[in-house]
Amino acid sequence: MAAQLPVPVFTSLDQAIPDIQTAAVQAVRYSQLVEEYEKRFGHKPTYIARAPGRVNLIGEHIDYVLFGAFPAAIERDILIACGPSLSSESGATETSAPGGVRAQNLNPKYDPQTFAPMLKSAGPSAAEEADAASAVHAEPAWHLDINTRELRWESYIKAGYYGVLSRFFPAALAGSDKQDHPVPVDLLFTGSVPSGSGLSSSAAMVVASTLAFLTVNNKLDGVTKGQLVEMAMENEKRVGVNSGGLDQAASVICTPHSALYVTFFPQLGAELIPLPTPRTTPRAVFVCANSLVVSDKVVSAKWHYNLRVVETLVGARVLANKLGIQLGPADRPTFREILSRWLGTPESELDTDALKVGIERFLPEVEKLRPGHEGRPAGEEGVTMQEMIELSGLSAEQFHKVYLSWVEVEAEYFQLYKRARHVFTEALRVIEFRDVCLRANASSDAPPADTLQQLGALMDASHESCATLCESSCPEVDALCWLAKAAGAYGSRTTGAGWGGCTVSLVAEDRVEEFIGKIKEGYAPYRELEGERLREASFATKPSAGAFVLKLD
Ligand code: NG1
Ligand code: MG
Repeated sequence: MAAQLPVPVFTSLDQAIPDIQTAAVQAVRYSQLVEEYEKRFGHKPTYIARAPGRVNLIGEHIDYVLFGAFPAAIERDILIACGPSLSSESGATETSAPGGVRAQNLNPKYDPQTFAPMLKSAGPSAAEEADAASAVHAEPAWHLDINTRELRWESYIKAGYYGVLSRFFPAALAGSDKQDHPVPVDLLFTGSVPSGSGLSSSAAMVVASTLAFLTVNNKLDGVTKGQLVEMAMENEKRVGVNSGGLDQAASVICTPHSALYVTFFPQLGAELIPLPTPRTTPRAVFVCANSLVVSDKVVSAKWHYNLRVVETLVGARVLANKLGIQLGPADRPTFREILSRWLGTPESELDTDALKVGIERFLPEVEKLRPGHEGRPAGEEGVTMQEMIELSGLSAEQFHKVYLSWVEVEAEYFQLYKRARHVFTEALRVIEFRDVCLRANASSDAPPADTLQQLGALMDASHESCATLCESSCPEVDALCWLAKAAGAYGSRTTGAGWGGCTVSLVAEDRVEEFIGKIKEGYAPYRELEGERLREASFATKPSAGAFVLKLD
């Protein structure tokens, strides 16, 4: 197996560029997975689906308000060996529909799972009913129980499966036409993306699982990368976090050597931007450092992630009111859409340069959201639920319906101004980061001498905004960024959702070892780490290939 690594099949994902080299280096890992699969399931897998994690270089907490971000895929990934099950046991019970799944993980921490879509007559569970409220598709004849109350590894598999079932087998499961039933599937997972670290192990799981189910069911043909991103975005929401699409886009679309300027409005857009490779030394790389504070995003969503989603949506309505932009009572526009309405420029004419100028012009308007509660003690700025409802101009009932009925959030004070200020300044920094890369790439000989300093400064400013305005950092992550700067990084910031997880720092390539050494000395949780455990926690990474499927015969 290792010697003759199978040829990648990408037939259906347009423009997919396999990084054969990466695959070849990984051959041993792939063949071990295949051997273990055979041992466990008693037959060979037919495919391996692979999806990478990502590091977001800049553009945090703005994808769900539809502003662009700038991620790159990392080499760490999720692999799933998959194939049709030859066993009759596959998840099937008396009340289950066809298409049972047996899923196992090489990491013994994750229990083996057996599940199947259940026919509706069996009655949906409480979790499933809660999920149905936010379901995107019309009610199917079956349901698949996804636990949105606690973090479970199989939820991400089910999320991928749910999307494939609802798109390709909506009614078939209940009907008699056996031709169009999903096949029972056996899956074996292995992963190298640390979970809860802001490197998007979740999106890698969902993308890989979506790909695995599509492939085994023969439905990958004709699916484009854009469609796969949209499916994975939709699917991951089923786990209970109202995320944007930057992770899934990075995991699917990225190519080696490039970062991705990904935009979400008026539709998904992707521009692969090679990172500047100075023809002068020093070259620079991105170093991820895990704070080892695990952020359990599903459980904390109501105070953290989903709360940011609601604060920014309400902020957009309140700002629209202040700017005289008319909204219907049921409308729920994002900041990006409000900007568009205010500028009045047709989207077709709003290229990235025009968008940048538009954001700069709009920034003073954001000040209109500053709360006027001077009497409130420091740390208690922001608005109460009651004040927020009044500012929205909606009745309490309508407000609840539009902004709260689909999500659970908890806060004493809601920070509309701070979040808005973060969103618009961060959106601008993303475009500036892109511009610095493009300028450096365009220069015929050496790029401007201060290219890396400019990129670093934007990363630092992004971290400051995440820490003070978005409030998505934490003391350990702040400490790591500070240490990174002291250790000579051009720039350093929290990456991903935050509240723990990883930092990303831009570091001269020839100083990486020294840099990691200094972080180890300075960051107490690293002092005991040696060898592989230290390499797990802090590592240099270069932009890698997006998701792919390998055919195994
Ligand atoms: P993480 O938690 O790093 O996967 C999350 C969101 C992104 C984005 C970032 C913050 C998910 C799946 N992803 O990333 O869409 O909003 O936070 O920029 O929740
Ligand atoms: Mg995630």
